Amino acid sequence: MTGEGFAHERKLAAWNIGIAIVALIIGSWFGPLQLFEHAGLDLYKYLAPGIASYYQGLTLHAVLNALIWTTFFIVGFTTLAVTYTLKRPLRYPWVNTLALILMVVGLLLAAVPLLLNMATVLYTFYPPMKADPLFYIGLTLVVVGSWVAGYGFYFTLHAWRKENPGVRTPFLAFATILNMVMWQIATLGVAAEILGLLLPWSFGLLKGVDTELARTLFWWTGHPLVYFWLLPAYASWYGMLPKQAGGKLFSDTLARLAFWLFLLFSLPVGLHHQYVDPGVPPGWKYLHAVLTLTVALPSLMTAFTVVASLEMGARARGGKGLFGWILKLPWKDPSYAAQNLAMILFAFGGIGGITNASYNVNLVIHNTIWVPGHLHLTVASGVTLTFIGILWWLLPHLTGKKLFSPKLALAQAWTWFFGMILMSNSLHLLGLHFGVPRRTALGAAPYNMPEWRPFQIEAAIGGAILFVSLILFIIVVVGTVFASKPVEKPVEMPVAEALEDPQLTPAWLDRWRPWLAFVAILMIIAYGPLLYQLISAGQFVSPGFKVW
Ligand code: HAS
Repeated sequence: MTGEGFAHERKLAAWNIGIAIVALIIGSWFGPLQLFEHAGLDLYKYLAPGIASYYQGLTLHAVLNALIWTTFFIVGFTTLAVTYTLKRPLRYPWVNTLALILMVVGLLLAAVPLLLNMATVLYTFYPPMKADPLFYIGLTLVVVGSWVAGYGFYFTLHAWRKENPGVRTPFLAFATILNMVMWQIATLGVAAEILGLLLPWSFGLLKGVDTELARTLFWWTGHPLVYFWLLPAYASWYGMLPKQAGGKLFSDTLARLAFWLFLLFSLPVGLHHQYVDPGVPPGWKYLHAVLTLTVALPSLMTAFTVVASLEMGARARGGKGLFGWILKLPWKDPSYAAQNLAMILFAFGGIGGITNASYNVNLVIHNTIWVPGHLHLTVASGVTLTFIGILWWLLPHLTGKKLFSPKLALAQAWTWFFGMILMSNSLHLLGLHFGVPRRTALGAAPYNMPEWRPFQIEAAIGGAILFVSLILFIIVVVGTVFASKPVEKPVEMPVAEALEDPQLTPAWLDRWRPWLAFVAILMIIAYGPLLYQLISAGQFVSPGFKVW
C-alpha cells in the first residue's frame, strides 16, 4: 500500500485519528490550568468558563487524554499498521466501520454527563462516587467498539496467514494485533465492574456497591491499560524509528519476545495499585509485586534493542565514538526528534514505575502528587509525545499534504520535553518530600504550605511551556490539514527492515495458542481465588455520592 492505496482503511484511520486529536486538544487544555491553580492562580473562569469545578476539569482532562485520545489513536494507527504491513485490505471492512460507529456513539453518550457535571468521578470512576448511567454506557460502548475493531484485525490476520502459510507475520502487524488481544483480556475486568456493579447501581437496581470488589475489577483493567497505550509506541520505536534513523531493527527475535512477555506479564499486576487496600490479603499483593517487577523486563529489553537499532542507524550516517553517534541521529526531523525525546523521558518514568512497585516505597508515595509525576513521564510523554511524532509523518501520509512548518513541529516536541521535565520533577519532589496529595485543588486547600510554593511555581512554569507546546501542536495540525501544499510524492509509512531475515526468527514466536494458554493460567492464579473470596464476602452496601 502506498500513501494513496486502501481508501476505506485510510478513511477509517483518518476518522479515528481526527477524533483522537480533538480529544487531545480539549483534554490537554485543562492540564496547565490545574498546575496554575496549585500555584495559586485560578484561571478557570477565564480559560474554561462553564466548568463547575477543578474536579470536573480534571475528569475531562483525564478521560479525554488517557482514555479517548489513546484508544482512538491506537485503533486508527493499528488499522494502518496492519493493512500496510500485511499488504492486504481489511478482511471485513464493515466490522471495522461498525467499531468506529460504536466508539463514536459511546463517546457522544459519555460526553453529555461529563459536560453537564453529572459524571465528575475522575478517570478511574471509583465508587462510591457515582456518575450518571449515560457515562457508564458511553464508556462501555467505546470499549466494545475497540473490541470489535480488534475482531476486524484478527479476521484480517487469519486471512493473511491462510494466504501466506509458514511466513512470519510482519512485525508491525504482529505487535499491534498482540496489543489488541491484550486489551480484550484486560478490559474484561472493567466490563464486569460496569455491567455487574456500576450500571445497575446507577440505575437504582442495586442498592449499594462493594467498593473493594469494584476497585479490584477496575485495576484488573487499569494496569494493563497502561501497556495498551505503551505497546503501539514501542511498535513504532522497534518497527519504524530505526528506518527514520537510517538503521535496521537490531533483533526481530528479541522484539517479538518482548511483546509476548508483555502479553503474559502486563495483565496479572493490578494489585500494585491496591497495596494500601485493607480488603486484599498481603499474599496476593506480594504475588502482584513480583509480577510487576517481571513486567519491567521486556521494557529493559526494549531499551537495549531500540538503542542498538538507533546506534546502527547513527553509525551508518557517520556517527563515531562511545556517545558521539547520538549527534548523528536525525534530530532535525520532527517526527524522529519527538519520539527520541519521548523515549528519554520514558526512561525516567520507567525508573519511577519500578520505585512505585516496591511495596515499602509505594507506601510513601501512594496517593501523593508523585503519581501524576510518574504518569506524565509515561503516558503523557513516552506515549503521547511518540504518538505526536508519529503524526508528523502520518498526517502527510493521510492527507497528501506537506507537514506545515517542520520547524514549528520541532519546537513543539522540544517545548513538550522541557515542559514535562519541569512539571514532573516538581511533582515527584512534592510527593516524595512533603506527601502533597494528588487529585486535589491545592490552591484552595487551607493546608497548602509555603515550602511547597517554589515547586508549585516550577510545575506552573512547566505547565505554561506545555501550553505553548499545545498551541504549536494545534497550529501544525490545522496548518497541515487546511493550509499546506500537496506533497510531491505520497509519503510512505516508515517500516524498518530487520537486521536478520524474520524467517529465521523461531516459529514459536509466531504461534498464538501456547501464549494465550499461559495467559489464561496466570490470570486464574493471580486473580481467581482473590475474586472468589471478594465476591463471596461481597458487601453490596455502599450508597453513591456526588462529591463535586
Ligand atoms: Fe505506572 C501508577 C508501576 C510503567 C502509567 N502508572 C501509574 C499510573 C499511571 C501509570 C497512569 O507499582 C497512575 C494510575 C492512577 O491514576 O492511580 N508503571 C509501573 C511499573 C512500570 C510502569 C513497574 N506506568 C507505566 C507506563 C505507563 C504508566 C508505561 C503509561 C504508559 N505505576 C506503577 C505503580 C503504580 C503506577 C506501582 C501505582 C502507584 C500508586 O501507588 O498509586 C514499568 O513497566 C516501567 C518499566 C520501564 C522501564 C524503562 C525502560 C526504558 C526505555 C527507554 C530507553 C531509552 C533510552 C533513551 C535509554 C524500565 C524503554 C535513548 C536515548 C538516545 C539518545 C538514543
